[in-house]
Formats: sequence, structure tokens, C-alpha cells
Amino acid sequence: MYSTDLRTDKEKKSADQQALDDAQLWDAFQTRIDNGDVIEAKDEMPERYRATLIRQISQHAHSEIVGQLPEGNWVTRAPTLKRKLILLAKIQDEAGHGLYLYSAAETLGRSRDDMVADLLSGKAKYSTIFNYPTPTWADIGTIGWLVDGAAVTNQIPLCRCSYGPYARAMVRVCKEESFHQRQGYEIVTTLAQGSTEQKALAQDSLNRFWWPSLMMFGPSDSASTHSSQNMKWKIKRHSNDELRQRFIDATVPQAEFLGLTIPDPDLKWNEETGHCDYSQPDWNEFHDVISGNGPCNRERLETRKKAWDDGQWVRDAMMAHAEKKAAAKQAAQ
Ligand code: BYC
Repeated sequence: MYSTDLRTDKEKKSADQQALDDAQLWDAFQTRIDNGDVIEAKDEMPERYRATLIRQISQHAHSEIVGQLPEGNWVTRAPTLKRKLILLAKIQDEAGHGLYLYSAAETLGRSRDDMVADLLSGKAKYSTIFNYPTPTWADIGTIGWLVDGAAVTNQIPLCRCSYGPYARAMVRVCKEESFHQRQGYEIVTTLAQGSTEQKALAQDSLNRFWWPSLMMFGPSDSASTHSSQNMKWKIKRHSNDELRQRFIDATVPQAEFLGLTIPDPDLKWNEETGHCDYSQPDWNEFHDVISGNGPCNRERLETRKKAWDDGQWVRDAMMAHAEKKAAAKQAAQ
């Protein structure tokens, strides 16, 4: 006897039964997370967990790729050959981070082409920080010191993220980001200990990058839409405000050592809390930049679109080569 019912067993279940099964699956998954299990690509997982990881990891990958642009602006103008080599190596590291992260996101079932299409259409976000210009050489130092410093603070806990492929990718990313932070601090140290003009460049750059660096940690906890669920799933281990505070506490003595002034008159050590008090960044500006209206949003996307279009012949050539090889292999069989 043939059945014309082509529905899968899952589809045949009543909606109530399905909801019950989903709830049980959800509970079993949460128990695994609570027990500290690492989730792997082929494990069963709630669709929301999968979707949130694709969102976060692809946003992170896009940030690494777009993050090359403000620094690329200085490759031809780095002050010495040594500085140029170091900067080139750093930018190459960022490209590598983007590639590991796209690979980690692909394990969740979304193709790299689709993720890139989302970036180029403006649908996918990337970090707000890369929509600010880098008009002076001091900005390359400040990006290493503050931007990579903030990135390391945010990303070290991601090495313990519950999703294995992301956590493992982050180990190497963090080692490289720590080196980037040091090279940036070394550039700023050289400027801060240099001539009056050089020190002024370093101070001006700190003034421009301080607030955008604080925004890298995301909105305050009360405004963060994903934090509580992501912390329950151990994707995030600390809240946005906790990590922002950790970054500020670590950076203030570094600025003091350099003799530079952080542009926040309310910044002061609080004996009672054991942390620095600080002012909030301008959250309206943050939302403007997220919505595509930051100083360099359009320029960044146009550059990425042009790079994608200019690379079309390489992708075509690779496909043609692969097809030719496959045809030759088949003919030989
Ligand atoms: N920029 O509920 P929330 C690097 C979005 S790469 C843009 O708190 P979540 C580097 C957020 O996505 C730096 N968007 O979200 C590279 C969400 O969007 P939806 C990138 C932001 O995910 C080269 C909405 O706002 N690092 O360091 O719990 C050279 C609500 O936020 C931003 C990563 O991607 C922002 N700053 O927390 C040098 C690290 N902040 O739902 C350096 C991994 C928030 O509207 N990502 N949004 O689509 C994370 O840790 C988390 O995703 C975030 C946000 C802390 C960024």
C-alpha cells in the first residue's frame, strides 16, 4: 500500500505535540549548556541559538574585513619601512580572522556568499568603530591600543563560548589581537614621548577614538536586546557593561603612563566600587552609525563592493579551472 502523505514524521505531529517536543529539546539543550558541554556543528540545537550565532559570528567576520580599510589607508604612508611591514602584517592578520570566522559561521549552515551579500546590501551589521576616519598616523597607534585593546577584552571570553568552532577560532584571533594591541601602544608611546607636535597628534587621536571605542562593547545592559539570552546560552560570558568597565579600568593607567588625557572629565577612580567611574558615550551617535549614517559608512561599503566586483574574474577563473579539472577527471574514468 502506498502512502500519498509526503509529510515528514515531524510534520505529521500535532502542533501541541510539536511544541512539547521543542520544549523538551530546548530543556535538554540548556542542560548541556549548564553542564559546560561544547556544542559542535552537527549537534541538535534550537534554531534561535543557530540564528543568533550566525548573526554574531558573521557580524564579527564582516568587522574584521571592513576593519582592514581604515588601516589600509596608511600602508603607503607609514613613516618607516619597518612600520609599513608591521602594518601590512597586521592587516593580513585581520583578513585571516575574517576567513576563520566566515568558516565558523558556515558550519551553522549559512554560505559565505550569502553572508557577504548581506554585508554588501547593508543588511548585516559590522562594528561601528570602523566607520570613523583615520586622518593621521597617530590613528594607527590608537586603533591598535584602544580598538584592538577593546577587541581583546571582548573576545577573550569568546574563547570559552559554548559553540566549539567559534571558540576555537577565537583562540588564535585573540593571540594575534594581543600582539596588535601592543604594537599600537608602542606607536602611541613613541609619539607621546616625541616632539610637542607628535604628542599633540597622539592626544588628538585619543580624543577622537575614545568614545567610539567604548561603543564597541554594544549598548548598555539595560538596552541590550540579546545579552540575557546569549549569556544563558554561554555565547557571551559577561555583559556589555562589565566588559566596557574592564576595558576602562585597564586603559586609564596606560593613558596616565603616556601622559595623555582621556577626554572624559568625569573619569575618576572610585574606592568603594574598585572601578573607574565614567561618562556614557553618545548613544544617539551610536544608533546613527549603526543605521548607516556614520562618517565613513558609505565609503566603507562602496570600497567593499568594488573589491567584490573587482574580484569577480578571480572567482570565475577558479570555477572554470575546477570545472575543467572535473571534466578531465570524468573523461579519464
Ligand atoms: N557595532 O543586544 P546587543 C575587531 C548591535 S572586530 C555594530 O548588545 P549582542 C577588529 C548588535 O549586533 C570587532 N553593531 O547584541 C577588527 C545587535 O544587532 P541586531 C567586532 C553593534 O550581540 C579589525 C544590536 O546592536 N567584534 O575587533 O548581544 C581590526 C543590539 O546589541 C555594536 C565582535 O563582533 C557595535 N559596536 O552584543 C581591529 C565581537 N554593538 O540584533 C579590531 C563579537 C551592538 O539589531 N560580538 N551592536 O542585529 C559580540 O561580542 C557582540 O555581538 C556585541 C553585541 C558585544 C558586539
